[in-house]
Amino acid sequence: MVGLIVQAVEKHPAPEGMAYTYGTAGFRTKAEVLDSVLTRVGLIAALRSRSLKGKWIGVMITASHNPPSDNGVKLVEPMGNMLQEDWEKLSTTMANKATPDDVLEYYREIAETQHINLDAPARVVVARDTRASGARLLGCLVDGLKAAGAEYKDYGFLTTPQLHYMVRCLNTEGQYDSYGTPTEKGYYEKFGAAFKHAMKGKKPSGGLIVDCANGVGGPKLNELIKYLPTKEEGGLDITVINDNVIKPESLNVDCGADYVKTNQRPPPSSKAGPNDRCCSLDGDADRVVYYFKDSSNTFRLLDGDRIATLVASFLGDLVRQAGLADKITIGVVQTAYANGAATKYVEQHLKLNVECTPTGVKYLHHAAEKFDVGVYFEANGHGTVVFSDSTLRRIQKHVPGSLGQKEAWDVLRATVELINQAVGDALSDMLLVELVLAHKHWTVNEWLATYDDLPNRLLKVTVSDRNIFKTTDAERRLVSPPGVQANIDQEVQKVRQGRSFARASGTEDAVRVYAEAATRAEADGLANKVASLVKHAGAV
Ligand code: G16
Repeated sequence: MVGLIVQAVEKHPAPEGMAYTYGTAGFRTKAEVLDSVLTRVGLIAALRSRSLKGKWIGVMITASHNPPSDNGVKLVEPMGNMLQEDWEKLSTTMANKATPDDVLEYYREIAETQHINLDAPARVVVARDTRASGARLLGCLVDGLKAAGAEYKDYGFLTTPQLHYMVRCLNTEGQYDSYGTPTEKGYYEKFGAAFKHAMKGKKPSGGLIVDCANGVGGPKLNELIKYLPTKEEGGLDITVINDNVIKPESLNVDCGADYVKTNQRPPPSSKAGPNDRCCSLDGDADRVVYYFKDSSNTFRLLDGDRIATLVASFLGDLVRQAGLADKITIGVVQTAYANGAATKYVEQHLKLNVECTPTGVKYLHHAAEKFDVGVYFEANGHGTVVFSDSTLRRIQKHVPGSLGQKEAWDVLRATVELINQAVGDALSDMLLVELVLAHKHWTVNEWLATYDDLPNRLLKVTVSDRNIFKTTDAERRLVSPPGVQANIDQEVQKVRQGRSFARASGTEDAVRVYAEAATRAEADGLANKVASLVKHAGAV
């Protein structure tokens, strides 16, 4: 093994002058400087699996919403969760080890400090999105896995949530908590059947146009459709657009969830008419946002906040109607990007608890696990619902007291099956939204009418070193550079219902600025002011 590790690291030397960090969603940067990182991640994945006595660990090669020239890699824990935080730190240190000797020494150090038996089995599943650099990076990863003596399964192209699903299925196979069959067919069958069951003959109103960001979600959605009730059977009428994976350079370009959310407009390629229901996935299909043009041709966004409120209200209704209201509490988890109006709606109208966490699925997921039913969504469309084990048992054991309660209980159980609890999944979330709209007999207009969003603006500011921007209070306040937060506060005071914050992105080399206010002009003005404060502070 020693010789093999040295050989693998020699084959993929680290470029000079690079500093890698396991960020919001793993390592993510220009694909051309990632070879050495992938090989080292192979070693880390093998160690992580060995530390868990040979449980399957996932490795996904993707840069999700980033441009086609970027790529990235993230590790997945046995139940499909994001990598544990102390292993993120180990991964960062390993990625920055330059020479074969340094890598080998650190490999042994991890084994020693984490009490890992290096003869224990190591099992790793890998998949990738459709980026052109994916095949080369897979080769670098496999060199690391082989050198560490790991057994690995390569699933080829998958969406990120499909990889999370495979990991959870493999680790629960044949057990009481078996999650499903660890194949692509198993994934489609599970979610297709749950959707059909939960719909209970309800008819969706109108069709759905799905923009797949020219990413892996396109072919996977086309496959999933084969497992859903057909249009003739009263199923969904789905039109797939931007599913060109033959041209990887078109990935996320003028399309996809991030484009729509950031620019607050549909992809230019969309031919949707007024009131047509549309949604956009991102490059690896782990987020989704809905939108439409209203009768006066105004663009209307139904983002992650809207999905959270829609789903939380639906689950609340089901729990009540099934006779479980006094036994199950629902909570909502958001980030600072949540629109102030959405937070108010959840607290005052739905009367549910809201928690705010820093950006990053791992933080939201963790916070959501504290509730019986935790609905978590980032405004950018990343999210899912998690049910605690005791809640799942309570739901299963429930004895409905009437026919009405039984009907709601049936739908609740099928809805639990439809939700990918391992991680936010654009395809499963999309089916969930369609399910709720069909049950409520709502069009996008009724959904939009639940509350009025405060006008908001999201900007990206390029600075010389984004790492000097440090935050506190779930990223809502800057503690560094000194003085900037006080200036932001002053600008916020000048507008009605103003709120703004700045934070360094964990996936792109930029600082993100968010602002909201009572009117579009005030929100835009505030965002521009704060962006120039950031630009100025970042130029130092
Ligand atoms: C990733 C993370 C998300 C985060 C997004 C943007 O999403 O998984 O939790 O919201 O990056 O993060 P940041 O603002 O730090 O760049 P994705 O879809 O790109 O994997």
